[in-house]
Amino acid sequence: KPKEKIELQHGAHRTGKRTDADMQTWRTYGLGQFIHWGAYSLLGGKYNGEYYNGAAEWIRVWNKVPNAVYDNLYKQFNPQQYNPTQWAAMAKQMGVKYLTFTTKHHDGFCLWPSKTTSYTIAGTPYKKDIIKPLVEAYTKAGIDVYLYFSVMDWSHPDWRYDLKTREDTIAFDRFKKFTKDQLTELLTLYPETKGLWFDGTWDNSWKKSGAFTDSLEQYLKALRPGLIIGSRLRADDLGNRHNDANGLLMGDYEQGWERKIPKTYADVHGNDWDCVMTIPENGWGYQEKWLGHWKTSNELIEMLAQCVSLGGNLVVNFGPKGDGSFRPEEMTAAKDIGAWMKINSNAIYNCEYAGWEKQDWGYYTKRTGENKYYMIVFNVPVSGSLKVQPPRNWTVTKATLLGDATKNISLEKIDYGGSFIHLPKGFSTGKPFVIELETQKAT
Ligand code: FHN
Repeated sequence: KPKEKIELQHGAHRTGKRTDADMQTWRTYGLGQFIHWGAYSLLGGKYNGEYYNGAAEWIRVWNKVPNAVYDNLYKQFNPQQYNPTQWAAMAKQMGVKYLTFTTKHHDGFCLWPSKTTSYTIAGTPYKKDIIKPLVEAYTKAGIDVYLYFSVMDWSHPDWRYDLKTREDTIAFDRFKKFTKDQLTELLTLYPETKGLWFDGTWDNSWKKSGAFTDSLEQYLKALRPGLIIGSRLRADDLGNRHNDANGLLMGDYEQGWERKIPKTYADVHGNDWDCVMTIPENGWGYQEKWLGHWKTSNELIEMLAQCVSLGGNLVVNFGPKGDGSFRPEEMTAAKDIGAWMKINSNAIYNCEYAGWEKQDWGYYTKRTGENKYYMIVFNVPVSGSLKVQPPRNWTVTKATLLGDATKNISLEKIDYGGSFIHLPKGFSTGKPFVIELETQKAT
């Protein structure tokens, strides 16, 4: 943040959070699903019998797949197992409230029948639009849909990483029009879309296009009032991304939390935010062999608790296979998270940062607009007693275990307005559990 305010024409146009109903809904989600699907899903991170130790959706740029081979791969895209109704049912069972789906990743392949290029689903043996039935199925299941769109497009002749010559600028101007046309198509074809999730916006060509990114955002929002767009789209006059030169967020929420979660509330600078997370270490598209550690369901649930406790949402990524089926590990994670959410989702949906002193047993969340607090417990001390230390003048009046209100947990008041919650002897669920606290503020 500079000492003196820098005059910008294309900086942030808002200070503080959006307060409208669409954004308020976004805040209630808690849990989201990301899906990366495209031509790369056919390779699964393997080419010529060799696995690549990196993100499977980047296989085209690792040189070993010749561009001519990769760019014709889509002619084999024929996902006979693709069943959007089943996908939506799995997401609903998992407890997901919003989906972000890759309409076009960096390779440029469009999963909708775009009229702007021939590199689309219409040119595959499958032929049919992927996006429309997906948007419909998820919307029908009560899950909001956000469309992922990569600006960077490896297959487009006018894409530039930088603008060094006049020719670059002319080509990139054509590319900007192409981008705008594609986005217009998406919002026109799928009017249910709640927001756009931009990616591939880190190169100099885009950073030098601050005015265009600004006008594009305004255009898209006029086309679809209420549309939600995170901080990855914009650049300011000076090429700053996410935050403008005055340190203000450009976009409706902070979109930099990729595979990492803030540690404290101070880290989120008062912004809305979500965290997008892979189940394996890295890699978003289908990878036949998951390399390295992959997260257990309990680890993912802990990340969810941590995100919501710091006022954000967690978005868990899935990478379906080229045939449209999900790998068993992802199905298990979805099932486990869903089983947990069935009992404990009161601590996740419509919850926010509680502002209470963090304790070692886990994470607090607070129900928005109510005096209900939740303890999401991951570590039970050997004493079997969980300490709660509300701020001055607050007291806990009742503690209930979610899913088993009859369980005899007792509340003991201690000094400085604190309490101990004593769990029954030998208490163990083998899973994280939630205690709901009713509280009162002394008047
Ligand atoms: O390069 C991409 C990557 O493949 C993936 O799509 C992620 C998702 O957040 N975004 C980019 C890296 O930031």
